Amino acid sequence: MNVKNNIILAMDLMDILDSYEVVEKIYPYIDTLKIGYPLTLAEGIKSIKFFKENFDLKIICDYKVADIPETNSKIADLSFGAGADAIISHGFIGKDSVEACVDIADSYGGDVFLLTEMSHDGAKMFLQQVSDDIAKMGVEMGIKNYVAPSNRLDRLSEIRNIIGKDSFLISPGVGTQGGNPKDTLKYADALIIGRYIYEADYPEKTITNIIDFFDWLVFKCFEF
Ligand code: NUP
Repeated sequence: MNVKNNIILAMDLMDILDSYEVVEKIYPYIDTLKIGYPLTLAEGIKSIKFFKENFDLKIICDYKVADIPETNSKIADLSFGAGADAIISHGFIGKDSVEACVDIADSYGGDVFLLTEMSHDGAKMFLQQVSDDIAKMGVEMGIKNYVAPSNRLDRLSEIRNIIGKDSFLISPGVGTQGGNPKDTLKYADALIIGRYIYEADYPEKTITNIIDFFDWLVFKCFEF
């Protein structure tokens, strides 16, 4: 997946028109939107179609799918059927349940992102201990797209090592959760940013500041 300006907007506002307003402001700078349970449960799965019809955006459904294979197939089918381009599946559920998402994604020409480790503190209790194994399982299954946290760079870097440089890694936790765009992009292909942008007084200014900073970095790299 190509992500414009390496930024995926996580839209967790729970009102479709509020969401529309933010997306409209920053639409020149993004081409990929992630929606999850907050917006979908508040406004319905038609939210996917709403954004597809009003903007030319790729939609990643962050439903952290984590059920038995038969139920995962239904969730994936509903998501892709509604217009999703990709779905995020938990990895701890094991190969058969992830495979169910992959099979449905393949039938639609869509993608599955495998969630390896999460960015919140509680992830250290259980998930962190198995996240390397989850990433290894993904590699064995031939999965090309992964999610890992930006606010734990040692873990992000380790997961990048496991999945290899050709896999596509997206990373949440930037901004409000403490992750830093510049450091994150040493290991990840794209940043997932939510509140830092959609709660900003001037979302377009916030996103252009981040992008200008990337340009400055590229400029500096050429300079030295
Ligand atoms: O480990 C994860 N951490 C995380 O924050 C996996 C996720 N999918 N997310 C999601 O990324 C979270 O549900 C939210 O949609 C987004 C981060 O939002 P924010 O902290 O930038 O507002």
